[in-house]
Amino acid sequence: MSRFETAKAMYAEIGVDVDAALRALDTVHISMHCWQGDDVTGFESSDGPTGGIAATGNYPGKARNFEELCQDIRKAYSLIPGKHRLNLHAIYPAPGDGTDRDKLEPKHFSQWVDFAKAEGIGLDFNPTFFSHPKAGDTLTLSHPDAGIRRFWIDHARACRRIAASFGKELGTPALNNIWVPDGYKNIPADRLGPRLRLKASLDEIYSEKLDKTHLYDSVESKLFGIGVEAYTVGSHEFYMNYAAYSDVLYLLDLGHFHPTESVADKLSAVLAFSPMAALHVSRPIRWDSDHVIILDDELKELAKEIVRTNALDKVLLGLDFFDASINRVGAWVTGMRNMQKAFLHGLLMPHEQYRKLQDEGRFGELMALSEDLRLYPLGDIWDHYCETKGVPVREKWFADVQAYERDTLSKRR
Ligand code: RNT
Ligand code: ZN
Repeated sequence: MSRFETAKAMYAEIGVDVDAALRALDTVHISMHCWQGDDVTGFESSDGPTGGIAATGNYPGKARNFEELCQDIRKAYSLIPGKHRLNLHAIYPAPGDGTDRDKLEPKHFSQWVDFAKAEGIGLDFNPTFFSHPKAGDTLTLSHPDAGIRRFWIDHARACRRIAASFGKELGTPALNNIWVPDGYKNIPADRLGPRLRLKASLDEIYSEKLDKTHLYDSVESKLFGIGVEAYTVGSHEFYMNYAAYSDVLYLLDLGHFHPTESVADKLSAVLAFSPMAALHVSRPIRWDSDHVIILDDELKELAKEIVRTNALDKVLLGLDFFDASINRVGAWVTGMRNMQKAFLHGLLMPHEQYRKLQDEGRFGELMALSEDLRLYPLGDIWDHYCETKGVPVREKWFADVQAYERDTLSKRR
């Protein structure tokens, strides 16, 4: 018997259907974020991001334009099993013609649509409320100046139309996610005013009714950013309430809470009230550091939670990390494959049996069984999945990344 067959028999003994798990894994289309490819630089200028976020490191070979970014994304996709979505930001227009963000149109992203069609994938989108002179004081949709608010409202409206055009062209709804960096470094004199302005701006943005079959909308909360430590306008409570009051989805980023809080635990609280939720999967170390996601307990718990709440088709899942200190293609592949491994881990569990043990109060048994499950041969199932998808098994994909670095990335200077 092959390692896969042996492992499959072990899982069958505890009532887990491996084939069904692999079929379910096939339905997981993760939105890979374009911004890991160039440290959130974009095509407007060559400076790094502002707005309280930061990519640290200076690993050589980052993508400098649309062609290079596509080349790197294609390389990453070739090493990840299955088909996955691509998440764009408004600072990546292609073709770009210098149009300012409030006037962007679908035509400014037509090359991405062609790319997505060629790859057979869907696109998601994000207005960019940072790295711009009008966001210089870390205030956008909540700015006290109505003219600045107007610019950013128009930007968000333009982006919703662009995202809807992606959804229509590609036949799969695009998520348009709003995250604004707005906040204050020092204790504010007025906390309510900025929040009311943000609310009014959002109301205006979402007042335009666009076809829901092409577009999902979400709002992303945050705890704090660098330079805006004392107060964040779009906090957790603000956006959770906004999502409840409107029909916009709530997006939780794993790096946007206190370090001991668990997004895995929050998800069911959102799904109890909303048909869908959105996630930015990231890995904060001590702060919202946006490290590449690893297969740690946090990630496993999150994927497990999505599986056992039957929410694989209710959670719009995007990754959000940017590590500039390592090969960027390798960062994507590591993160994407880890997200998939976490789902496989969550799918290879006898959830019904565990639920019953909980309901019957048999907690010692639940602990014993689930602790021993930790050492089950997940890797043998994962290797088999990679083989059937025609991508390198285990760490063998990294040799491809090294060859790509030698032949392509190292020539970028
Ligand atoms: C920032 C947010 C936001 C960004 C991206 C680039 O803290 O997580 O989602 O990371 O939009
Ligand atoms: Zn995020």
